[in-house]
Amino acid sequence: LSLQNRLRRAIDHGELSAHYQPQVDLGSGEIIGMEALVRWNSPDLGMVSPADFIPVAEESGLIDGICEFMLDVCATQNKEWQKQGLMTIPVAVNVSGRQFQYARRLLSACERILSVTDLDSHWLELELTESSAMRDADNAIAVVNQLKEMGIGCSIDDFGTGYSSLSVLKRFPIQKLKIDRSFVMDITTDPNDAAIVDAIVAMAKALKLKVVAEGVENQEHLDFLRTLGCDQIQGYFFSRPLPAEAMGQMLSERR
Ligand code: G
Ligand code: G
Ligand code: MN
Ligand code: NA
Repeated sequence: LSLQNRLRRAIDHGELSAHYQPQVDLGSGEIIGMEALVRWNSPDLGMVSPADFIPVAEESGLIDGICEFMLDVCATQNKEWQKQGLMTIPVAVNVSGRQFQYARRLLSACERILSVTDLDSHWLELELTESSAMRDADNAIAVVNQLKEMGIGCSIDDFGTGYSSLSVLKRFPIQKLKIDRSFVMDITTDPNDAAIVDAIVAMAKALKLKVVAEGVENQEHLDFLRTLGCDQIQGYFFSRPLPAEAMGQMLSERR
């Protein structure tokens, strides 16, 4: 069986789930958001990394179903946490460039899921990679605007790995830049990485965007990012991506 056929079956057989990785504000120390990451536990292959199956899903068109599954699960879960009286924070779902290219389906899925779950739209966010955003920027800007009208905010993910024109970036009505973890990894030892992160933080501030550093793995990373004026962090140092139950537990402890 090909990976594609296995994946097709996985969606129908409930082998996919969402894990949640918290994002922390460096000023307050509070959890201010979470990123949802798809997980596939295959009965014959075991855990399959999204790095391996997302490209297959994009090529085959299965990505639309996976995204709709994630939106559905995340919105339902967030609403459920709210009903339990837990701290309420937005959940961000990753979307791929292809979904922005043919955005009607994405927009109607968002609308349907918000309506079905009765989740207020500002608790749902989307992450679009820098390279996808810049590939057809005019279209992506139009889609981000439509999402914004629905109350759904967008972040630019993996920032620094694509080729942003600053004049184009400033036209995106986004709230947040997420600095790719490849720059954070060696930030304390590689002066070039430190300079790049410094420049991204300064640029984000100039554009009045929040900036999140990804892949923060230790106290040294955190301290260094703080001195550069970075707003928020995400990474193993604070928490790995967690299954829903563990994320709910973390939210309940912070209520
Ligand atoms: O969680 P992990 O490090 O294994 O994710 C690997 C890659 O897969 C990351 O680039 C991440 O953005 C991507 N990814 C994880 N979950 C999703 C998802 O639900 N949709 C899309 N399009 N990409 C995802
Ligand atoms: O491309 P995107 O930023 O959406 O992917 C996030 C990916 O990074 C996920 O696969 C997630 O599991 C992974 N990740 C999250 N925190 C860390 C970290 O601190 N270190 C490393 N190496 N990977 C991380
Ligand atoms: Mn992401
Ligand atoms: Na990223």
